[in-house]
This record gives sequence, structure tokens and C-alpha cells, in this order.
Amino acid sequence: MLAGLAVLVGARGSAASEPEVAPRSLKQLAAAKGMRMGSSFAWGAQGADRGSFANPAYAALLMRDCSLLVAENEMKWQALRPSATQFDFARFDAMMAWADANALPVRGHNLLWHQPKWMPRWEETHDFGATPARAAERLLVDHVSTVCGRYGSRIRSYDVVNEAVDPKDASLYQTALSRAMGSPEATLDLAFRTARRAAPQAQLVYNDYMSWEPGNATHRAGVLKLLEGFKTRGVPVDALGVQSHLVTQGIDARATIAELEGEWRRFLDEVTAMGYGLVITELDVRDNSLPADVAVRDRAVADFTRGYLDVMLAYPQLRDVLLWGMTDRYSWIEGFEPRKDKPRRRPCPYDAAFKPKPMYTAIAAALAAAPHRA
Ligand code: 9MR
Repeated sequence: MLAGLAVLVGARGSAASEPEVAPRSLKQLAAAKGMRMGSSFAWGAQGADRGSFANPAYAALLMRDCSLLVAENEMKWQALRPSATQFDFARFDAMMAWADANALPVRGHNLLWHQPKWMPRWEETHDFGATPARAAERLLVDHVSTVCGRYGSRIRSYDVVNEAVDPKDASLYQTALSRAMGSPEATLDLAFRTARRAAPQAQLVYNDYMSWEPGNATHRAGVLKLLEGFKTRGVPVDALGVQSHLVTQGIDARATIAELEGEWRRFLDEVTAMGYGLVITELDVRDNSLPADVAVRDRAVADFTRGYLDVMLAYPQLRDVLLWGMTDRYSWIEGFEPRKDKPRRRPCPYDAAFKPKPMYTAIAAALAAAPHRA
């Protein structure tokens, strides 16, 4: 059935001329290559206009295209930890229940977002008492063990640590936890070692947004240094989560890619040479340096996505690709960085009316052209 598809798909690397792809779902195309396709999703009240499992229109997209899911926000400390002594699993449990009912595996995002800005407010002013290192260790170990223990083998991949490297100078952020424990390294290492014990079956991922666009060299260097440090210290980290919040650099995707590709491959080569796997954890595209015209923007975003995925999918270490949302309607980017000229951002494979865009076709074509995973 899928064999016929290859006939309809043009040669790999034809970023500018989009090949025609049969209307197969992304998860089917991925499965044919030994891969999985996924997306973030949210909690929502029944029928609410959100990127939620409880919104039938959104759930239909998840069911059609995804073989893997991730909670956009509901597993973070900010969501799970109203205080140092409490957990609130209600929303995330509801998401897990829906995923289980539909036989969809879920990745865990995340066990520690190591920046003060993204930890719960109480944590930064928490009183760690007379033996602060021990108390901070206990808090972190308790969090990781409780979350991993609760979901057991239902979660087989965790972003254990998220965004610990400061892109400004490649240093590691400090939080109340790392100040109490004496160093960020001690904190991150403990998170991974605890996750390995509490979820021995799970892939443990360091997740960050260092990317291939200009301006990311320092961030990439910091991430490499961190990954080297994990190896030296024998910390159990299995893969790098490459978030892939891409930013277009102009209309000519092919020219941009030709410029960015070399350095980006060198980065990925260094990561994989250390033995790390790769996961695309949060793919979407910010349509910068492009005119407002929808057709022009969609074309350039699709070409950029295709070129990026062609580079990434050439790495056999990459088996899972997750989008940060299926439709433009609920994308975080509109709130984070709206276009200065006002038209709505178009970062996802489906538009705000749930119609597939050229980006969808580009992802499908990249999957169809990808080498098969053993
Ligand atoms: O998309 C998420 C947004 O709704 C939240 O307000 C924000 C803070 O929790 O996090 C966003 O997701 C981020 C992800 O967790 C980590 N990588 C960057 C993502 C986009 O900011």
C-alpha cells in the first residue's frame, strides 16, 4: 500500500519544486520508515476551542497524523507543583487517560526546566533550611521519582532537563535548586540519575532550542560542552532533543539552507559521535523575513521545512519527529512574537481552519524520501 506512494513522490532534496504526495497521514509515512510522528497537545474543558484532546476538531488531527504525543505545558513543574509539598496531576492525568484510550504513547516534557523564569514562583524563594544541599536534592529526587513512578512504563521518553544552557554566553543557568546544591552540573546530573532509576525503560533526553539559524553558535557550543560533560561524568543521557523552532531567513529557502547546512551538520556530527541519539521535539516555523502574502509565505515555510528535515532525517539516530502543535490556530508563536505587519503567523502544518498547508506536504515528502530505519 505504501510502496505505491514512493512512485508519487519526487526525488529527495527538491526543496523548491514540491513533489506530489498521496494523501497518506504523516504517521503512516513515518511508520513506513520505522519512525514516529507526533505533536504537542493540551488539556481543555470538553469542547473548548483549544489545542486539546477534548476539542474534537483538534483530536481528529492528532488521531490522523500522530503516533506520539507530548503535553505542551501540563507536565511542567509550574503545572504539577502548586507548592513544595503538593502535586496536582488532574490535567495531565486526563491527557494520559485520553492518550491511553487511543493507544497513543506520550513523551514526558519535562522533569526540570532549569531556569528560574520557568520554575514555579515558590521554588525561587523556598527555604531550604539548615542543610540546603540535602533539602534541594530531596525536593528534586522526590519530584522526578514521583512523576516517573506514577506513569511507569506508559512514558518511554522524557525531556529530563530542558533548556539549561544560556544562549548568551554558553553558561549554565542557576536556579534556587542549583544554588542550594552547589552547582548546576550537580543538579542536572541528579535529575538524570534519578530518572534512570525511576524510569529504567525510558529514553532520557536533554532538550534545547539551539538551532541552525545565524546567532546560535554560542548556544550550540554550550550544549556541546554540556553533552561532553555528561559523558565525562557518566551521566545517563540517551539523546539530544532538538526542539526545531525554525525561523525562515528570506524567500529563497534553498540559498539559506546551503549557507546553514554545513555548520549544522558539524554540530549534529559531534553530538552523534558522542553516542547520543536525536529527537525532533518541538518543530514549528516562524515566518520571518517573508512578505505577508499567504501563498508566498506558505511556500517558503514549506521549502525551509523540507530542507531542514532532509538534513535531519539523514541521521539514522533520529526516529521521532514531534510538532509543537498541529494547527496555526493554537500555536504559541502568535502570542510570543506576532508579525510586525499584523497578519497571523502560519507556523504549523494545518492552518487556523484545520486545512493542510504546503508545510504538511513538505513534511510528508520528507518522510517519504527518508531512509528506512532498521
Ligand atoms: O508552548 C508553550 C507555551 O504555551 C508556554 O506558555 C511556555 C511556558 O511554559 O512554554 C511553551 O513551550 C515551550 C517548551 O515547553 C520548551 N521549549 C520552548 C517552547 C516554546 O516556548
